[in-house]
Amino acid sequence: TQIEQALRNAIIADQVDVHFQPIVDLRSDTVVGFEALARWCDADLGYVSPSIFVPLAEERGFIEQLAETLLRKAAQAALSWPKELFLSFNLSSAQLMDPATSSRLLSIINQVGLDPRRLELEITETAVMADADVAQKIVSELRAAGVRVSLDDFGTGQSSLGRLRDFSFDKVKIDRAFVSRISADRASEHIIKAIVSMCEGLELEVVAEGIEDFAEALKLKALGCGMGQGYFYGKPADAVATMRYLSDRY
Ligand code: G
Ligand code: G
Ligand code: MN
Ligand code: NA
Repeated sequence: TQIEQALRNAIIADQVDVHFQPIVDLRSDTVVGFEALARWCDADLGYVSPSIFVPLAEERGFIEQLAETLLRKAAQAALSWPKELFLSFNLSSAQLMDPATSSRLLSIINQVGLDPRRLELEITETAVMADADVAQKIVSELRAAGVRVSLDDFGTGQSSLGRLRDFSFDKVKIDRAFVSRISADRASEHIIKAIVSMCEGLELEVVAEGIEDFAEALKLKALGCGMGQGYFYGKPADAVATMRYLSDRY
C-alpha cells in the first residue's frame, strides 16, 4: 500500500521522529523521566498517528526496524538529559512475541551508551496476553539487566489483576480514561483509589496518565498517586524543545 511504502521509506530516510512527554513525581512536583512517542509527518499523507503506523509495521513485519530507529533516537536524546531521568519506551505486541527482543533492545542502548537502569519499557495487557510465556521471558531478561517495566493503559485490557500476580512489573500506568472522568464521576475516583491501594501492597509505583488540569493533579495527589503525566505537565515535544523544557527547570 501507499502508506506502507511511505513508512518504509521514512524509516530508511530517518524521517520518523520521537517526541518526549514529561513524567512527574507528584510527591515532589519534579520531572523524573520522559515517555518517548513516535511521530511521523509524511510530505503527501500529512501527519499519521502511531496508532495507525505502529500496527501497520507490526502487520507488515518491519516493526523491529521501526522500533530500533525509534529507540536509538530516543536513547541518544536521553543522554543529554540530567542523568537521573529515565526514558520510557513503548513496546508493541509483536515485539513481545519475539524472543530476540530483549537482547536486541539491550544491544541498542548499549551501543548508544544509555545505562539500562535509565530505561523503562511500557507494555500493555493485551500485548502480554498474546503470548504470555514469551512475554514473561522477555520481561524477566530485561529486568535482570536493570530495565524497569511498566504496565501501560492499565484498566482497559482484560484480566489485569491476574497479570499483576503472575508477572513482575515495576510500575502501573492508569489509563487516562479514568483520569479524565475523575472530576465528573465518583466511580473513577473509587477505581483509582483501589488501584493505588492495590499497588501499594504489591510495591508497584503508580502513574496517572492524561492529567490535563490543576484540579485533576490535586485530586490524584490526594488519592496517593505517586506519579503523573499529561498535558498539564507537558505535551509531547521534540528533542530540542524537551531540552529547553529541562533547562527552564534545572
Ligand atoms: O502519542 P499518541 O497518543 O498519538 O500515541 C498513540 C498510541 O501509539 C499510544 O497508544 C502510544 O502508546 C502508541 N505509541 C506511540 N509511540 C509508540 C512507539 O514508539 N512504539 C509503540 N509500540 N507504540 C507507540
Ligand atoms: O497508550 P499510551 O499511554 O502510550 O499513549 C500515550 C498517548 O497519550 C500519547 O500519544 C499522548 O499524546 C497522549 N496523551 C498524553 N497526555 C495526554 C493528555 O493529558 N490528554 C490527552 N487527551 N492525551 C494525552
Ligand atoms: Mn505509553
Ligand atoms: Na497508556
